[in-house]
Amino acid sequence: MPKVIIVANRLPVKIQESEEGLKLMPSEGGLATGLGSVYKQNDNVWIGWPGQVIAHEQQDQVTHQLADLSLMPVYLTQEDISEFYEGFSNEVLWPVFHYYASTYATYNPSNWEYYKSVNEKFKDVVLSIAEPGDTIWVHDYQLLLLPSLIRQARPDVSIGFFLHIPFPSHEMFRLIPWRMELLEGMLGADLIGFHTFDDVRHFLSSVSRILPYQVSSNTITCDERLVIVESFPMGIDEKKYAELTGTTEVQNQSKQINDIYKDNKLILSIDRLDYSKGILQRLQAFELLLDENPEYVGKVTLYMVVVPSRDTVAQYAHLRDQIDKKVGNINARYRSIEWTPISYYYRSLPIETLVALYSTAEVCLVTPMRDGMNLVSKEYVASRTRDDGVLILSEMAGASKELIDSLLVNPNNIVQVKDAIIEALNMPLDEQTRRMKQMRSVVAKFNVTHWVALFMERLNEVKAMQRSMQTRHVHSATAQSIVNRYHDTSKRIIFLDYDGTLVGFKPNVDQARPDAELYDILTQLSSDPNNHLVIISGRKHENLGEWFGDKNIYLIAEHGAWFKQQGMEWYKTSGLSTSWKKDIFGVLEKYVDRTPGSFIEEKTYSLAWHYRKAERGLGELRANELINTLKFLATDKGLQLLPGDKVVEVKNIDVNKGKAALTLVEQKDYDFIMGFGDDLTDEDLFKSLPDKAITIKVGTGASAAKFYVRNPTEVRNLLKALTSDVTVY
Ligand code: GDG
Repeated sequence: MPKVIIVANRLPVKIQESEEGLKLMPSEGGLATGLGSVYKQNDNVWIGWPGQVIAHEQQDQVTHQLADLSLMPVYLTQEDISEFYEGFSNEVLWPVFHYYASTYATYNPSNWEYYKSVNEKFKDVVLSIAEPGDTIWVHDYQLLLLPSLIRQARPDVSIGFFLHIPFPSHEMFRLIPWRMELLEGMLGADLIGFHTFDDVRHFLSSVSRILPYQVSSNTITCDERLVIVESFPMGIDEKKYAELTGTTEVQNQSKQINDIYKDNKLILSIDRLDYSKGILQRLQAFELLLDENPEYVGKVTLYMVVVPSRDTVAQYAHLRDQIDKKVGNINARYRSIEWTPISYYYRSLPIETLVALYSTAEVCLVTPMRDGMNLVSKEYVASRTRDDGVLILSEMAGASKELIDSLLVNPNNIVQVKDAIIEALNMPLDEQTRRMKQMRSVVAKFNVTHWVALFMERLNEVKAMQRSMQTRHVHSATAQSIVNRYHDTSKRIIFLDYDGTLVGFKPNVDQARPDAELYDILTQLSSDPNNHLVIISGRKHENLGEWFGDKNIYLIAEHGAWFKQQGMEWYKTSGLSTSWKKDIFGVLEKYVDRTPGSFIEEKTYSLAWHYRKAERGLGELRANELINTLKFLATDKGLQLLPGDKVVEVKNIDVNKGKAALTLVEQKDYDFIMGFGDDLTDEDLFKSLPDKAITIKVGTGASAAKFYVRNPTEVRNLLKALTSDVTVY
């Protein structure tokens, strides 16, 4: 039975020394909780480093114990940890991806060698159990090379990759000496997920600038394989936090906190020790508040928890010293006998204490300089079961895209942060409630279970799409058999789409006029009395008429709304239904709500969703989503989807290239039927032509066509080969 393999740098486990040897305790972080539903089932497994160096003689025992928890270890040496993890992961990838390249990144070639070799170690463990048909989900920046290492050895498995930290702009990413290898490594996956659309955009931009792959919308064509890139904002197990607030343990702790800080409002700040979290800048903003607004002295307390992390790395140890100094300084300046401005803790707290703080603090101050998502902000919201409290959130956290009812701030603007604190402290309860309710519903809906389900479902869809792409490239042997069939037949009909098929896409209409070579090819083909040549296009009939009206070619314009037989006038299809419009309008309106700048255009037989004024990139991504959403509805209602230039059009099926082509095919007993096209409008043609037809898509990608060619030049070569004695293909 196919299985799912989760691979992350760390296993969700804590190891403790005990008298009987090493004791393993499951550690349920957000990721482990979310993925619990996956790795604990059937033969599924989670592969990762157990969190400490395990002596050789203890490894068998640990492996055995881990197997009981559906976990599988990758053992690392001390050198691996200092070079791969501390060196490359945390001194190259972490700073560059968080826009701290110039301050903190060091590009040490030896670290890179270890990064490669540790990724190989992970690969070896994965390959020891991976079988055809398995799904492998790789996590985070420590394992960027792993997807392609697995792909090379097992081309048939399904691989997903998710990055938990931001993906930087190309200007940052390109600083890394090994940028090509890193991108190639990630592209071994079938589906690549990020927290936000900005990360998706940055990744696609880096791929298109650094690697020679075609990037269109959210799809990258790597040789013959399609890789899909999308955003999947990670959620939390919100019920756990809400339920914990009701436990006696948490309520007792909340009461204690309330008793201690009874005359004070609490501003809560919780982070791992990291320069990306903006801890020093937050302290500056708090200091500014006390400096400029003495009315708050003695009235507010900043409750600051910094969780020890990576403090063996020099930069982190230095940051810790700076925080100590700054806190000491502020406390020394403002402390009184009965009041201390900052209650500072440098330690990890039990989750009950964390939730007691979340549910008690009037304000939560989350101001990272960069953060992939930031789960603390979501946990605060989930713990506010009374729907009060105010979240101040950095625009630079991925969570800011979802928690839009927080007070959003630029963490570099300490004046703005200080003002937001004042606003939060004085916010009327009804406004707090209005905002918190909204945020709680977002956190509840997009929780970690939803995140896992969405990613896995999409990965399955991507794989199914790749499998359904049974089309084959027309190489010379196939071309020759098509030519042979052409010569063996005498009643032929050939359908040719125009833009993207006979000519490449051009920035403006005039440049897409037919050239001399094209006229030559079409004349050759149409001069054979055994051939019926048809141009079938979405272009206006005036356009086709001007270019081909006097040729011996049958013309079908506007996707099948207009027809012109050789030597005759144009005529139009009439009397079509429009009753489907109401339902589709509702779907399109949702996309208008989610895509600022987009709008709906209503036509007699169609509805069009335009996104030319939407943010670049976002429009394309939403267009793909819209097409996927409408796919089933449209089939149900007998409609046709037409993606165009910055527009997605939904038309009555009666206006359809397939239907238009069939009216011709059925008129005669053709023994050679061939159709060429490049986009979704041509899929109807491919689907409606009889089984014996030779259907050819221009470009890779999912298609109902039997074959594909790469570009219009290959189309022209094949057409030339049909009428030529010499092999020109
Ligand atoms: C990376 C990305 C992304 C904190 N202190 C204590 C404690 N915590 C828990 C929190 C929260 C987690 O640690 C921190 O998660 P964040 O998301 O805030 O930050 P990173 O650790 O940097 O995580 C980040 C995340 O991956 C997921 O994709 O959101 O952007 O940087 O869950 O509750 N837990 C306990 N005691 C503490 O003292 N028990």
